[in-house]
Amino acid sequence: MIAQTVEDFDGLKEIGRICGAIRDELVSQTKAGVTTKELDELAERLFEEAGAESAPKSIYNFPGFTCISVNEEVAHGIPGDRVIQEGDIVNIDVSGSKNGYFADTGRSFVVGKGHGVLKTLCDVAREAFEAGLEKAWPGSYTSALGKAVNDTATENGLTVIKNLTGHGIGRSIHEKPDHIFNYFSKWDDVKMKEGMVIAFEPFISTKEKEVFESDDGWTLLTDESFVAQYEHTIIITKDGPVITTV
Ligand code: M3C
Ligand code: CO
Ligand code: CO
Repeated sequence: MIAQTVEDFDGLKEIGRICGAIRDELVSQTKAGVTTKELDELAERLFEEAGAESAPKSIYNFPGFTCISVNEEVAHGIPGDRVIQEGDIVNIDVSGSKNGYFADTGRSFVVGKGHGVLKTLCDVAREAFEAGLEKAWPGSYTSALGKAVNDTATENGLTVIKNLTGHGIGRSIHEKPDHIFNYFSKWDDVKMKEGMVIAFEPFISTKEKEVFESDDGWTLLTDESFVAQYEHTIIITKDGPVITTV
């Protein structure tokens, strides 16, 4: 969507803060021994208390309130009996709506002490996000964000996932522009406008360049690598990018 009114900005910021707070609470409750279902039940309660709805559930009838993905699961992980272990790389992705406005945010982190290659991978996903954010101004192209992501990955000896992308958002979860790639692509390249709302979500990998779908019809998997994502919802303004999912 293109945010134009004070009501648009306030509505986007309200659901952004709600999703950001749910993300932070789930991340802080992610400890060895907890199941992904327990974390999702916490999200269900928090959505309800905030008077908000889970977007995966309301829009796609996803079997969970949040997407929680562990190790070989990259995204769209279904909350269930899986028990989190020390050293797991976990992705928590929270998206929701309130009063017709949407937000989407996620992050990957390592459970427990967090050092070594998986911790670096998570740090680089965040760095890639920050490098792209610098290009998130009216008049820039979405391909500039992709280039920043790919450059950051390459500089760190890592790869990007080519078949997962960021996207427009606002009045629904996935809107135009349909793709914000993790690399420079002139295909479906869009010049960003004042008020444009995007979910920017670099996916960085230790090795692979593509994910594939599991037999459950939802979970996106990796084979021989690990992947980290870092996502926020952003409004493009004349004064620079505004992150709603703080
Ligand atoms: N929030 C998710 C979509 C959840 S709907 C099942 C997203 O948009 O960030 C992702 N898109 C692709 C992978 S994760
Ligand atoms: Co998301
Ligand atoms: Co998204």
